[in-house]
Amino acid sequence: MAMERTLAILKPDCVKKNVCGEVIARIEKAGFKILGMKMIRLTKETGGGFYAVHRERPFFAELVNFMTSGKCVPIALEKENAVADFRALIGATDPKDAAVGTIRKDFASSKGENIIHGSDSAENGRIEIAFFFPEHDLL
Ligand code: 3AN
Repeated sequence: MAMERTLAILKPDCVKKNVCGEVIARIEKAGFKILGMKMIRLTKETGGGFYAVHRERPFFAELVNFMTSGKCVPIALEKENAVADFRALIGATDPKDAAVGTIRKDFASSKGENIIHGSDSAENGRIEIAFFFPEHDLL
């Protein structure tokens, strides 16, 4: 299987609930290598830019409001088959539909406030990681 990178973001609800450490421990235990990590506050501009693909969706304003409501923690991850394995680890977008034992099932409260982001393809993983991290920070 190919080595891949994927971007995680511990969302503002994760930071507010004080569970970043528990979530990061699960990510590490699942075999992901942390290449880069930082705590930041997204603005309407940077948050809107990151989620630009969802600009036409009815929940876009709500999503940007939430993602700018507090600090978040982007994490660049590497592992074989990272994208699919990470999405399996975090579970379905809506915690009601997430499988038992997944991060969203255990920590998330709703489809909007769902604790964590994961890239949906290897190509988007590269684009999303580059949005937050210069390559030299990841080497
Ligand atoms: P995922 O993050 O699981 O790939 P997407 O790509 O469908 O899910 O949605 C992007 C983000 O938009 C999600 N992480 C979620 O927080 C938010 N979102 C999706 N659907 C809704 C909704 N119906 N209401 C509010 N927020 C939503």
